[in-house]
Amino acid sequence: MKTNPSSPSRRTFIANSAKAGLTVGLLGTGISDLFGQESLPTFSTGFTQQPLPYGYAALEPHIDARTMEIHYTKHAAAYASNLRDAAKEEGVDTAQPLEQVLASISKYSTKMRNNGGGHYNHELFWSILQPMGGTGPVGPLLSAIQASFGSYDAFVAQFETAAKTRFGSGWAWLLVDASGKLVVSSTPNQDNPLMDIAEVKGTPILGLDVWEHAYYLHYQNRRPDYVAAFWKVVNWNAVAARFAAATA
Ligand code: MN3
Repeated sequence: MKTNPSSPSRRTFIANSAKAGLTVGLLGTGISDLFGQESLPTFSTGFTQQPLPYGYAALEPHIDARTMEIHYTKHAAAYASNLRDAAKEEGVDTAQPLEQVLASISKYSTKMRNNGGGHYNHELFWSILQPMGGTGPVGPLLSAIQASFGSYDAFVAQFETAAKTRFGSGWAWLLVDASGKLVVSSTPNQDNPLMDIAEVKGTPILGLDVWEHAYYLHYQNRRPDYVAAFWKVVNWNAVAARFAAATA
């Protein structure tokens, strides 16, 4: 489905993102600079929860409205709120990109690690989902997936295994490592590949929340069904924009 450029939700999202000092490329269109050239979008996360770029019911039936509402307004909102508390307690400048704090998270408290990761991970998660997604990657991102994993199907299998076998709560990731290669990993709790304590480090471009709060109301214990449904709502344009920014 093409996103309507004049839809209120998109306008509001972009306006709010601009207010927060973010440059987002959710549509993968890039931002024209003063000279009329296309420059790559950059991704920078602040310390405040951004508006959800679609309604709670938008991802039905794959992710149900009640789960989305509780997930966004309770779980994710709490991470953002607790992150700001931690920043205050630890004298952290909230004008800096959150990514900078995550890169040296070993120097901060467990509260900062859990809530800084929790806030970052959810902001990324909302941004790579969309109704009627799942058309699959194209262009340079597809080529890179094929180069790194052999095929798109092989990537999907590896990612699903990471998501399904993460014991307890955590995330599955597709990330760009330091050499520019695409890699699949998973992290426990609210850790992520940006953190200096991560086993596999890099820039995440796609993430899947496999905490039970992300799926239990609709799927109960059937995490594999939730993981399979995820592909139906992936915003591959958003993933491609993050890939382009990470490899620029
Ligand atoms: Mn969650």
